[in-house]
Amino acid sequence: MPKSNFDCLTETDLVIAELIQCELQRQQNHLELIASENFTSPAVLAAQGSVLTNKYAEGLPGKRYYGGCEFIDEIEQLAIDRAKQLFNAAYANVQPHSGSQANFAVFSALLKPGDTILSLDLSHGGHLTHGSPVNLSGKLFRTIHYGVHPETEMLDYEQIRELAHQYSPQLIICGYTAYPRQIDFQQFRAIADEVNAYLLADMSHIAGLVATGYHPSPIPDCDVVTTTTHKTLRGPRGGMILSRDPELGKQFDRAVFPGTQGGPLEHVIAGKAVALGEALQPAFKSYIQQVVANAQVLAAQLQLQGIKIVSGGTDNHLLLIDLHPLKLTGKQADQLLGDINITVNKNTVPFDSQPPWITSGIRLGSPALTTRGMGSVEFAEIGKIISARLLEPNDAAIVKHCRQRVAQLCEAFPLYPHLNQKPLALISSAC
Ligand code: DSN
Repeated sequence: MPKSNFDCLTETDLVIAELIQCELQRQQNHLELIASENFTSPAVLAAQGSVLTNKYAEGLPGKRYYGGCEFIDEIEQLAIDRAKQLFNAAYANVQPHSGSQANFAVFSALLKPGDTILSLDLSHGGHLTHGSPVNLSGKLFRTIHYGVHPETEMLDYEQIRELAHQYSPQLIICGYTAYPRQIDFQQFRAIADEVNAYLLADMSHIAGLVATGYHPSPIPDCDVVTTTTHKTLRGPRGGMILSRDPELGKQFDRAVFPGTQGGPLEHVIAGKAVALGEALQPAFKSYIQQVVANAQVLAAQLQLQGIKIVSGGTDNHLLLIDLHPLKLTGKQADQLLGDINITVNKNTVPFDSQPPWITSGIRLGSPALTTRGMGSVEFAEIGKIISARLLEPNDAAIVKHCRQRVAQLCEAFPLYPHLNQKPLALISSAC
């Protein structure tokens, strides 16, 4: 009987096989609320765990530096075509290994060292690669940050406009990692035009919403759009660059290879092609509709229980709890919820009083549990569980009850049931 790849792994390296099984069980037995995570489909997993990992293919489809790329070319071209179709873009490069790599390729195409970037402050929801001083982007380029408004906790376009006029950036970045509200790309375009700056949207978080019309598209208004493929888009871990402008696209192609990357990861690109094909199906639109509805239900339920939500709610797939009123840090809340098998990440909130490794907030997102099939009823229940745990952190009876409720939800919405294998020899001791 033919062996599965996993059977082969078990025979060759039992330790790694067991740890993968442990991780599968962790994913199955916890409520995953990290806003940037999702559960990709078995089809994507199959493409990624394939023989494509063996192939070098520097270059682009039809223009490679290595022989034997005839099938790789078809796969990568399909990924490009599907990306262009899904986002109505004139240009796509599917080779960036990650969102950070996509951003760096764009920077290297459009900027020279010492140029000025205008982007959202990391602690207000921006990203490390948008010019943070601890990231190479902040060392190579002068970065000016805009923030959210202290009262509304939403983008303040007048402040952005003023900063743009004051500092004349070469590049303005919109698109964030922890911003729960809709982004007005047209306003950004107007500001960028006033100061003759390029406009980059990093839509990594909201790509799935953009693909399905649940967030306005940045493609028509921005010179270039970067994204990851594994968040709301639900594909394999990776990045992409998109643009309305194929001429500018040629610069991005050169910036990816040979500018900042070597051989593309064709097994991941195959996974991207599969995920993009899935995202073109009507079912994906229903999924994203539910993602947005679930985030809103969760925010409303938490507010009902007296918990403060940054900006008072959400328009997308994520929300931020401001823990200041509860006198908890993000680090503590992360641990309290981890203790009842709910996985979140600590996150700064605007005007945070704590450093980034402590924080005063946690970020919650609905994409992963919506993939498991959970809907409004379950997200209301999750809101009650989280509130109970955070409002009474020292109550042992609540801990026990919360764990039971989490276990019931996980059991009712199985994850990757086809991957369940017989427990391995050491599994109980390893997990
Ligand atoms: N680490 C990602 C996130 O969690 O949003 C951003 O790169």
